[in-house]
Amino acid sequence: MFKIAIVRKPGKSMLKGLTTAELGLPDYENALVQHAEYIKVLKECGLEVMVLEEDEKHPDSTFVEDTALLTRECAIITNPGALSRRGEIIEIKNVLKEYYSYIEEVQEPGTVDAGDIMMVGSHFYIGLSERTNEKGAEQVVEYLEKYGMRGSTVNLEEVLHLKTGVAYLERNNLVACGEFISKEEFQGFNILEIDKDESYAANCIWVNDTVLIPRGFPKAKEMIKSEGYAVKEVDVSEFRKLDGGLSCLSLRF
Ligand code: CIR
Repeated sequence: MFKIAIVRKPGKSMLKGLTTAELGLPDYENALVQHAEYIKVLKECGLEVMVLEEDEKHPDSTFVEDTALLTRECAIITNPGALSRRGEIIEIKNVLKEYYSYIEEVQEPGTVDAGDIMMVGSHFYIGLSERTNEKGAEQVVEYLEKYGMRGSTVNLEEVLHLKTGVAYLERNNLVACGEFISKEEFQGFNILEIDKDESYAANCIWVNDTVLIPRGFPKAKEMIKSEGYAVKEVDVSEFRKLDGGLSCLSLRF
């Protein structure tokens, strides 16, 4: 069960955030409304939410998930793959000192975005992507092993981050779309397949037995519901314009 979530309000500079989405510029006022709704829903799921102030120097800083991997034993601060995001880790590290006695850090030439890391109990799947390289993944695996956990890598071909296309919902259930449906390493899971036309819904999150999914994906919603989960929809359309989604907007632990 998760107890705490850390989020960061988007700043106006989000309009200059990195993107490949071709969905137009985000509407800042609407992004603030959607972000406030996201916080409300996390609270409804029983989490205490720590809200960090906007950081205008870093346009993508609302996507806090990428800056750290939080495990039961330790926090691992990443070294984000995009240069414009490197500075985001400084404040996150200070914040995490309040919660973690053991903090490790990914070092150059390793790069890691934690959006590439999916937790399944004490095993962590690490996507090798444009943002996460082998050297970074090796360091993460070493740190995990130091604290009695494990990690393994998954090659990505189509999507930005591992969790853009796959989400673990506990009870051996794995939501997956595209390239992940047939990946060898995921065949032991009960795969809940997301149709191509709803692929954005694969970035959903399990929060204490409720599953948060993006608004507007009815087939995905019904499928997850039929597996016995309570499902809550959250509109994150402004963040989608920056390749972001539900998981990227918080660190949950
Ligand atoms: C970026 O390109 O870094 C941001 N615009 C989006 C990050 C999304 N994060 C995630 O999927 N974990």
